[in-house]
Amino acid sequence: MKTLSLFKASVTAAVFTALSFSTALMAQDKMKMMDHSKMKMADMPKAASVQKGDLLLSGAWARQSFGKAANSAGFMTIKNRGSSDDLLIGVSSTISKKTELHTHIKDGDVMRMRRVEGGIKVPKNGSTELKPGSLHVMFIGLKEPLKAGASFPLTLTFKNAGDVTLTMTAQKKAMPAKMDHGTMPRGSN
Ligand SMILES: [Cu+2]
Repeated sequence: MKTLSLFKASVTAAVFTALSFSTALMAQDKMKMMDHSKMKMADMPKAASVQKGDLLLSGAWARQSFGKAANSAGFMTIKNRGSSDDLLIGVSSTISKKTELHTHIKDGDVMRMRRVEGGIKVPKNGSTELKPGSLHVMFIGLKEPLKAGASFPLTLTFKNAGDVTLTMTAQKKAMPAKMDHGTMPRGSN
């Protein structure tokens, strides 16, 4: 019984993933992304997933803050089932003084965080992943420490789909060494 439902779940996930990505070019990093989201689909609490128009936001989580750190970051997968691209143009929350869209860029041999200008594209029939070391929601100036298990609303504004509010839950996940919000040593990416 358990084996059967597990089998069903993995078949469903595989078919779903195959359909979603069949029209996309499968670059090496996209293959990795696919495995990642398949894994998340099984583990994902329902509350962390929201649908609005053509968009499905899932796997949302924020990193708990460590010590007296005043910043944190949030992540999720945004899937676009529609036939036109959408653009994530803004984020807002009440847990921090500022909430911004960030990415990491390579500056010589190090990775640096930078605010995203012009929005984050969510391609038609595709998906965009906000993940550690890459695109992320940045909470700057936390009003209080973000403890593991704490939940809070985050509103994302899309050019086409409009505002989408979802529940972020803080998780205790180790910060990749010097990766999230600082420099990254050569070769670690
Ligand atoms: Cu950041």
